[in-house]
Amino acid sequence: MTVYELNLDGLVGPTHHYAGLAPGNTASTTNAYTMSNPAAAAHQGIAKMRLLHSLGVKQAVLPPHERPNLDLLNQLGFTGDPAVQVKTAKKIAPALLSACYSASSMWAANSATVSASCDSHDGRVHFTAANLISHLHRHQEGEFSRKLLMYLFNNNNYFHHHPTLPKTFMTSDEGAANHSRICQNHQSPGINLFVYGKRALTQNPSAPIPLKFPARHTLESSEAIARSHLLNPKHVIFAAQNPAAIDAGVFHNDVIAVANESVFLLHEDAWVNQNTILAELQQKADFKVQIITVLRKQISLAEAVNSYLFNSQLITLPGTQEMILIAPTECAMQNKINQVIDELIADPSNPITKVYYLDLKQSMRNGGGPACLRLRVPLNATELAAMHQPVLVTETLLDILDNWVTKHYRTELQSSDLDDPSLIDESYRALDELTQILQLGAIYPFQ
Ligand code: SUG
Repeated sequence: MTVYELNLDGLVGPTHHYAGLAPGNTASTTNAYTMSNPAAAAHQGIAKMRLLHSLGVKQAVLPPHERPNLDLLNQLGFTGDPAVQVKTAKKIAPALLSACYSASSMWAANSATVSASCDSHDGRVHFTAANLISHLHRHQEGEFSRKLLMYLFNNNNYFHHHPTLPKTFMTSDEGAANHSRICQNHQSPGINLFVYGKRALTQNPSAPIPLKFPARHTLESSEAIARSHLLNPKHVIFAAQNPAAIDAGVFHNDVIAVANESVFLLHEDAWVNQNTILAELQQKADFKVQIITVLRKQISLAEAVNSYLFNSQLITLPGTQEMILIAPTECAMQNKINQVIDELIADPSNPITKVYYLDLKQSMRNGGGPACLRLRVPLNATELAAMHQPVLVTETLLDILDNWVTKHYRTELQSSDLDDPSLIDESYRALDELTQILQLGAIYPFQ
């Protein structure tokens, strides 16, 4: 049966702003406290969905989470009337207020890890929403991501939803941004490659560790997911992120590597013992894996992080053998990166034939490129038909969403505005209307 790769994109929420909440993500720290444009951010994300839809790729939309998260403010000791909560938090702990307002659920690649039914022993699609415990503003996503995914993929015959992993340092999980499925084509069983930043239990004391920035994701979390998703251990690989890459700002593997079907595009400095891992990948795969390694003499780690080349989406054009790259415009503006992309496209030995450059600046300024904004969900035709259909993108839905954004979103927002009580109502009103557009029922706690 045909298997589609559904791209489930996080819709940018109305409170998108820059607050420097993610140390180790250089874009987040560099752009902290600058002015954001939530409306432009959401339109840019919708434009990306529109492009993929127009190319015939299956595309769906994942709604934003409820922000501000007044329950989290309560938990942090800011109680009372919502207007008082936000005013007090702004005075005493503005960073905590930013966390409660963060629109970070837009980066759907961190929302969950998903396994294809043809990779799992029980023939179902498995989901584990990521606990994202490494940051306060992200940890609040875990349970609601799980609830949303259960709503969208609500059929036990086809879908199995696991609880988020225990919310501890040992099982720190950042989701699909650290997972790649390599397969001959979407319908054939794949090799599941999990990339981790640290071992929580069995770290060799003499092994190098990042010195500047934190490693987020543990080996123990990836191992737990591979077990509970019933993946065949013979088709699973675990690789460690290169600590030097983490220190250069590679906070997730999808900042330095991208796979699609049998093609793997990555930087030479992505992992520890990279050649051994790539040899294991080729040996475990019963098909030819086409590995395209970009050398540090072509692009340095810093240039890879600044351009987000490897955070491009690599997509098979439906009905063809061709692949296209959806890259951020930042790549087009840097000669060296441009040159690498031009060479990739000109090289007939790989299936990449075209690049589309997209303006995703609003998200990029917080360290989120094209690949961060989407969760890949491999689904056969029956599974696709069994999911919640109103989130599947059509031109009409995208038009409705663009109008909805224009109606509800501000065009300017900065962290110093977050004590404005009217922003609470604006945000909830927008989300309330969205649940009608996407036929989600009263999914938000405020409803
Ligand atoms: O977790 N940025 C996100 C970016 C996530 C990108 N996702 C992938 N690589 N898949 C993060 O670092 C910044 C929020 C702020 O500073 O306001 C932030 O959370």
